[in-house]
Amino acid sequence: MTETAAVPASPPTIDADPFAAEHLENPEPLHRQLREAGPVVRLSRYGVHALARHRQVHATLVDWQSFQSGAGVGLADFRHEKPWRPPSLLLEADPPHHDAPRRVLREVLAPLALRRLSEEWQTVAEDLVEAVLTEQGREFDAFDVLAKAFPLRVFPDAVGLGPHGRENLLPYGNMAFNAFGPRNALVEADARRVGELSAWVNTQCAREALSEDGFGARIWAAADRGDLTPAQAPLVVRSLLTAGVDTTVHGLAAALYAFATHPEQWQRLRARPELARVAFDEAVRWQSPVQTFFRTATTDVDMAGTRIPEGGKILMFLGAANRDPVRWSAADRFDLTRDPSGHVGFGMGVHQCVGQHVARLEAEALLTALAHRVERLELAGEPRRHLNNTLRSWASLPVRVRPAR
Ligand code: OVM
Repeated sequence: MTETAAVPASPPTIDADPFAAEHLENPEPLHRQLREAGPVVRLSRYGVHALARHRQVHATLVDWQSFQSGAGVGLADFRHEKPWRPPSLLLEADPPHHDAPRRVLREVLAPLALRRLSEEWQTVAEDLVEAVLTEQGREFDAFDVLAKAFPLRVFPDAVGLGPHGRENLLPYGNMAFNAFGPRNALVEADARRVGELSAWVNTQCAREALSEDGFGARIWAAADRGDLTPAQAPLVVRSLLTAGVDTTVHGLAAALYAFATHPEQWQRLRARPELARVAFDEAVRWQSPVQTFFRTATTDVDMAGTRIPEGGKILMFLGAANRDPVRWSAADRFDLTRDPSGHVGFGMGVHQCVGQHVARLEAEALLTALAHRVERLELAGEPRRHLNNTLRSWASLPVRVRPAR
């Protein structure tokens, strides 16, 4: 008998378009199909390989040597296509270029650096919840008045943005997250605002546009110390403005949706508000606000019996991995008693979300304030999704509450 190494065979092929409205609206059926089809599948529509199981998504995220980000983490291959904006120094870069920007931003957004914000954000959250209950009564759109309102109240100030044009932040992020997908109708719809929104964002990244005590100023201080070049600093600020708003808005919406549809979990949080952080991570696992990212193979890579060719794009379904029944028991259940650590909703490895402590602090402030003031939380109508090529996002989340006495 001769032992033969597994010969790479062609993987199962699926012709569904994961960026079609039907799948963006309700991704779980396609995710199940992809996970069950095999560890690696071929998406004929886009000529890419795709991963939907936790094991392969995780393995790909942590292997930056074989799976680069520098060719873009969307469908577009930056080696052959001109990116829609200068590439991000964090997201769309690999070591060693990635190292200095990453180190600077990690320090600016480290838990210790956020401590001074914690009390203030708690107060803002308490005031916001109080104002919503007073002004809106018992029924309101929790997406508008909480999930959108809270990050927009605290994050731009923390960065040090000026007062004007903040309404551009969400549309800019929406555009950036659409741009990771194919050039479909969602990207077309953004096209007429690219110039205007990019110009506004780029202007805000200048040292002069930023207050002296925010994240932005700290990034510029790193340039003064020589930890970044003066040309890098504005692009690092741009990463905050691109990745820091829509993600937390839709992540908070995911958490509110989870609680509005799981009353027993709301009672659990009410009884133990210190669960707010783990609840947010569980909501990130359960909904995966960032659904997908791509990598590009730096060399021929054999994965679970499939050869991924050098230069090939690989689509990682973070949302599918986060509900892989092999990794998670009762994966579809939103459950505060589980340990959600190991989810890939913030990614994994050298690119794992550098802003995750900021997101958790925002979530902790808002959920804790709500847990103290709201006895019952339920849906008051059909939630509506907003479609985006990458973000699992929301248009409205009508809720009914009963305030605590
Ligand atoms: C960036 C960035 C980082 C993470 C996500 C993202 C648009 C962007 O560095 O600009 O999504």
